[in-house]
Amino acid sequence: MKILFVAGDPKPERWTVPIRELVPDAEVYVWDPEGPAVNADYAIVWQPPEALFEREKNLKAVFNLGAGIDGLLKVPNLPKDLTVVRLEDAGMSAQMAEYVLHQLLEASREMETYREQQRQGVWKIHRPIKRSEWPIGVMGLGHIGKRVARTLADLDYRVSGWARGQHSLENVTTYAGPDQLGEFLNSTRVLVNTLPLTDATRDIIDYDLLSRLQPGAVLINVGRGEHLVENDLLRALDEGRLLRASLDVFRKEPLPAGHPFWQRREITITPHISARTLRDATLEQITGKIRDHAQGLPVSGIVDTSRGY
Ligand code: OXD
Repeated sequence: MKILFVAGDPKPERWTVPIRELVPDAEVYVWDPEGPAVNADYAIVWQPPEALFEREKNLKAVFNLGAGIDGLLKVPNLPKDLTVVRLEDAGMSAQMAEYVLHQLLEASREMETYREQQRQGVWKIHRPIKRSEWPIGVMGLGHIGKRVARTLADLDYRVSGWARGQHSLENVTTYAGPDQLGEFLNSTRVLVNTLPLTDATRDIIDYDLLSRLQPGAVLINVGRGEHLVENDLLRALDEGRLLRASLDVFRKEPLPAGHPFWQRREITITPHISARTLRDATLEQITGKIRDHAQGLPVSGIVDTSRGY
């Protein structure tokens, strides 16, 4: 069996050495933009070039090195009938839940105020948090969204969730589809975006949506930068409709120098680190699936490419 690694990592051996250990009978190749076809059976990819599908005509499946497959679906010559498998969790949902909790606490527990007090040597206690004042709404109820919602609900926050289809989650009020989006937004103060990026969700976080959140709203975006209309976010902040935003993903990454977001006190910027791909867990999962697929066994995480996730 031949496995081709196509992920633009400057040190691909960090991946290929363990792949060889995990699948000893495989020949493992690193993508060479100038090289010949290797006739790979499987490709492990992150935002691969078009040339991959021009050259490699024997692929039985591609395995995406992340949960979001928008970067792969963007490749115009991705064969329609090729099996695409995305990463399922592999340590990401716990990281995401941690990140969202941290950003939530920054707002709900007034952490910046206490940091400022420390700088000034001030000992002053503010009133305790009332959880009822911080209702949370999680957009997207995939693996990650569910973990985030469950984590916050376990801490007794009021949590609701919204997704395209119906979901049921203990202690989380769920809403489905465009018809129930308004009700979901009205019940939300802290909006957490974990949606996949599809044509239906691109630009979904616009001025209109932000205006429908409860007063003093907070946005935590761990989905994709293209979900957010950037100027609409600035307008909502300027008008005081939004208190703060924590952004881990951007339309253009790295976020360009001089971008207005850098200067805004109310925006917390992190460089797409809310959930890192953990190499060991990722490779264990992907190589396990490659072995199963090669033996004709079913694998989970196959993407419906027409739906986009
Ligand atoms: C992912 C990501 O989709 O890291 O997994 O953005």
